[in-house]
Amino acid sequence: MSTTSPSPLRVALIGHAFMGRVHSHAWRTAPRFFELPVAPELTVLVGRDAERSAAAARQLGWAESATDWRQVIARDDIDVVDICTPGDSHADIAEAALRAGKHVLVEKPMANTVAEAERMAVAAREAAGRGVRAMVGFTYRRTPALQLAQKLIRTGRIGTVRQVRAQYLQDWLSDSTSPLTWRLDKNRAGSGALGDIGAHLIDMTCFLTGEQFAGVSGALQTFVPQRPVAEAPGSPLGPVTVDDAVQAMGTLTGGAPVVLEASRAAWGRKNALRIEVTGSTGAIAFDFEDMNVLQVFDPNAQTEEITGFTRVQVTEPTHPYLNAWWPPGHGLGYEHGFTHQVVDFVESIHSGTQPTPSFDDGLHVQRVLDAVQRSAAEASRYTPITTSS
Ligand code: SOE
Repeated sequence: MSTTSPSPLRVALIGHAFMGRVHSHAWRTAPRFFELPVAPELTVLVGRDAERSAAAARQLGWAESATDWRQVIARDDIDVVDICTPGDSHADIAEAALRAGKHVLVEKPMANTVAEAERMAVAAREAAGRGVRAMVGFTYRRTPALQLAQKLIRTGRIGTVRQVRAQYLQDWLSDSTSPLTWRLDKNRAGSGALGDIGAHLIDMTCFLTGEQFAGVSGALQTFVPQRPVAEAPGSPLGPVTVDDAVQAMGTLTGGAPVVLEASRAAWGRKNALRIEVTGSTGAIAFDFEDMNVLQVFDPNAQTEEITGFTRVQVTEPTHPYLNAWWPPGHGLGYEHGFTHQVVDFVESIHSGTQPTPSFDDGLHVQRVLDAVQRSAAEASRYTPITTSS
């Protein structure tokens, strides 16, 4: 145990809805369970409405609240800016914060357009030269079972990657009367299921395989084009301007085909991020609805009777991050990925190394999202089946 106390790392969080809440939890929890080289301080929470921001700061444990992110970024007593706002403000906040010398963690997708993501990546590269770090919150990378999957794939346990199939299914938009939110507004969110949850599949494919996408085609659907503007009965309807679901087919730089599907209208599926990577000598499969388990297929471990995937319980102290948590076998949840993200981010800041996923990684995801959207808008990508004999 070191006797000197770690120096403070003063954090400003922008946004206090779903992501702001889970990031707050992570900033508070990380130093309580992991021995960190710095001491995160929840210095200021920023939101648009003064009263609601003050209430959120009290509830989530922030020392103070504010309404103007520009003023907060200009403060000398802030080291980190954590961006949990809708995508339309990511580029402006991230760029300003990096230029002001603040380390930046930004929620995914990194931006709403490739142009914005390019600006952000340029700002991050410049900032890196001054020792300022930038990372994108593709949190699922920090799920212990997926860290183990990456290790197995990258160390050759399944041979050469032949195929990737990935799905992210939720059902909170299955009901046509579910009201509009900013996540259904293209101007604020950039896209729908594609950017909100499909982006995770793109990042996860790159993370597991160590490759990038070489090309992609896709299709988008909006099943419910209008929804109530508010939860109240009899509420007027407003337009949905993003996709409810997406399907995409792509190829990785190494040549392996990838099939992706994301939907926020898949009845019965709550947070089913599934990914299966098939290699030349084995396969791995994962489903976030059973997040403490990794399925591994090893052809050499098969007998005449004991066949199929092995269910690996990723809950032991030898597994990534698990040593900091509960006794063996007790399992983790959704929020732990965000805590691990804080741990990795602050360790990179302290050691002066580039955290991953970097803004360049986020830019690649943005280019794939954009390519899917462009492909979906082009009728020529589609080959109709003729019915004449
Ligand atoms: C955060 O990582 C996130 O992608 C959210 O933004 C999604 O809406 C959520 O459903 C999955 O996690």
